[in-house]
Amino acid sequence: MNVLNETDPELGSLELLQKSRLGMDADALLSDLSHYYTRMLGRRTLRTDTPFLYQALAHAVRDRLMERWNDTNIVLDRDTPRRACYLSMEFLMGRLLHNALFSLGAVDASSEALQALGVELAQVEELGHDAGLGNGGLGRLAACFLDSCATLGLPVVGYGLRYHYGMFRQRIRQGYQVEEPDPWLREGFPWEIERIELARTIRFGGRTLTYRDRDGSLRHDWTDTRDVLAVPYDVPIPGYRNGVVNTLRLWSAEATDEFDLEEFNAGSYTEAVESKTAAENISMVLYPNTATESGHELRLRQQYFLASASLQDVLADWHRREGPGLEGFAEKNCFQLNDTHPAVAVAELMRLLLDEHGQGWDEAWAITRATMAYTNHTLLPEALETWPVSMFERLLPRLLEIIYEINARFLEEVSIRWPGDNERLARMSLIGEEGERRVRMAFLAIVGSFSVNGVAELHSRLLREGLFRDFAELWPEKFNNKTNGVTQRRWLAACNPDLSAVITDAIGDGWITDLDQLEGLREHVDAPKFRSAWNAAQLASKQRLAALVQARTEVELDPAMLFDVQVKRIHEYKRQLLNVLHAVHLYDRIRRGDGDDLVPRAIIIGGKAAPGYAMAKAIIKLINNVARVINRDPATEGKLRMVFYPDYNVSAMEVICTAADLSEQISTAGKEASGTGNMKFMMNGAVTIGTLDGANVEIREAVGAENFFLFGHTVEEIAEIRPHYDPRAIIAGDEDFRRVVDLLECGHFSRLEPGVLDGVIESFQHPSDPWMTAADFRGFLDAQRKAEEAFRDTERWTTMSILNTAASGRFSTDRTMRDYNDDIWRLEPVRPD
Ligand code: 26Q
Repeated sequence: MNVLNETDPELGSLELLQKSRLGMDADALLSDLSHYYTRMLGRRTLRTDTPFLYQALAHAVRDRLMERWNDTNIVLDRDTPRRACYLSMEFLMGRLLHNALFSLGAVDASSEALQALGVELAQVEELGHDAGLGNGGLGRLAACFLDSCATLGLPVVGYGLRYHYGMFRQRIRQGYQVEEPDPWLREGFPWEIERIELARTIRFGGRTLTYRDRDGSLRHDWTDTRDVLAVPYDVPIPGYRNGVVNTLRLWSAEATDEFDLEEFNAGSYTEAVESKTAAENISMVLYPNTATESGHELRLRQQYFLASASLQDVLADWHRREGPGLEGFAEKNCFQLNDTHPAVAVAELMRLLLDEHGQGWDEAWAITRATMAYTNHTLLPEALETWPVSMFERLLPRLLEIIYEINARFLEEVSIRWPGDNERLARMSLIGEEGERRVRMAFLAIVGSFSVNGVAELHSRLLREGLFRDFAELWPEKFNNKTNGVTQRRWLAACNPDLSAVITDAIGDGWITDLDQLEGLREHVDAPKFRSAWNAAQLASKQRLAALVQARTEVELDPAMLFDVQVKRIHEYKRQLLNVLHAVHLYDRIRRGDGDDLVPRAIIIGGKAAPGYAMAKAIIKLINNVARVINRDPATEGKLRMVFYPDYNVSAMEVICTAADLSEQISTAGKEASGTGNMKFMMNGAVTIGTLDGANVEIREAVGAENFFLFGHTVEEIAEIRPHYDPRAIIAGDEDFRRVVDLLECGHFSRLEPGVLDGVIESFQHPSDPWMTAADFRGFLDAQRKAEEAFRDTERWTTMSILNTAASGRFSTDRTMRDYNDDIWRLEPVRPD
């Protein structure tokens, strides 16, 4: 099945091959860099308009990572500790060069090396592409997890897909979003190594045969399949200055030789080529996160491809070390499912254990349930993944059989606990019977795992009380919370060197690996020198963002303005629309001569809409139109600016999160599972204006109500109002709101494009508006007024800003990973020799 022989004729230890460590000083780096530049890349002249300097430096740095990577793997091989696999369809890594240098402690040395060539490190870093293998929060969370695990020395392997095209690039043309492909691999990706010797075969289609073997046991064969090869590419994940380098293994789809040959022999060369293309399509493109894009067969193929390749990889590795048996496998392995996207792994592990490792059902089920753990990231019922039974049957017939069997045994258990409760059986079945029969992936994940977690306290409570209530009643002990975090290495230390220096001057640099130490800033909150250094760092960040905004949008921002920022995926529940209504209100106040006491403000909005999500795209158009009118009106000069930041991504956030004064976290209560941008802003000293949603609740608790601008209805209030929600009455009863709606409806923001904004303008006025934007309009305006008052009082704002950073320690993924490890993974940290 494998490309190379499974018997693994290892020749012995690597020690023979190892030389002493490569130097970390500027000279050593410069000499390796020029080696790669001239001898590997074959370039003679120095330039910064080509990617070669970046590639040469990346290779020099990679060599240093490789030494530590090998050392880590030698220890893992020798000690075979328990390990966890993080299965995720998304890893939104962003740029890797700076992170590698930072982890190795080689930022200064490489700056110096490049300066000898007359080049700035930042210039070279700009040449690297974002690895955009994710949509947003869920994908970036996976990347932060990997960073924290490596830094904590936890043996965690990331398993994902090596998409040829990552998240699309967003261009704005006439106010509309235009998507362009992201060929991030085109100039080569120097951080991966192909491991062709570990390729696995993945099967699709065909049919199943059932027979009795010689012992009379029932056996299953899955035959006549169309096979695809899964080839792994490994990416090093360095820990922070600890010698650990973990692995992110990304699978790429290739046609198998057998497959091609079969068609070729049948005499159809072109069909052989077509089927090669079909095979390689599997890892071609990242799917956007939208209901309208779901249900595509290719997406299910991707999910199974990831699950099967990763599980086969773990099992093969197990057998390589431990021989043919599986005793002890569950004690040494754990699979964390990042949402339901890889949940087919539950059924696939069963298949592998039953059909390929000769286990009985009970043994196999015990292993599966002892190794799988599931994280949920959404409360939106429409986002819960289901797949048509018919599609499963066509694509993965053997897996459907197994799912049916899991379901039969599970429903038996339910009916013993609640005899005669047929409604409950229908509610809990892994197969939904409303309309077309569908496999409910979240239920498969819950039934097949020993742990189910949400990503913030509120979210986990709502899962237990709502979406997964029946399951929480059956298995209360399975359900737990793991509040999200972000890695402070990328999201404070590396991206905000000015503020980091101010912090480190005050409390030392221990916070880089122990973020709770930021509490120590409280002691300095009244020290004038510290405060002015804090403000100087914030101002520098705002200048940097202003320059970037000017370069990207030609809008000029005054760094003295209140930077009011909302960046995240565009979605109705996140309510960018509410932000726009406030912008229009401020504009209206200026126009009616009531703007003289306004604090000058720059409203910055950024984010991508899923290509098939028409309303989200209309919101982008609205933002751009409103921004254009505001910025062109002489009356707003020095008072109000509004920009839509195009192509918002990880690298953009590294600048943006350092420069925000006000962080907009304004989702409808009960809709945002956690949010993680909120944490990045807080860590960098922004103050939040937000609803009681997701992790905002915990952010407010941590920083204190007086340092957070709260508004909006709670989850319970929203539920109460909904049945008699009447947005038109709310608008009619609120003079400010009425004026805003009048301005929108009279076509003021769509002068030459009549009607283009009608859909969005109507959406929030409809009684069935699920996001209840109008209900929170007045509360939002009031909270914005309070924020403005606080900002006007510079001293007060400085205190709030410092206290936000000081209270952000809990929102480090180091804490999140400790929580996962204490309650779910139970891994021992490794220390390379
Ligand atoms: C589903 C079906 C078909 C195609 C794509 C998808 C799909 C892909 C990605 C559905 C959802 C996603 C991503 C979801 C996501 O990013 N959720 C966010 O996760 C964060 C980390 O836990 C939370 O902080 C956010 O609140 C949550 O919205």
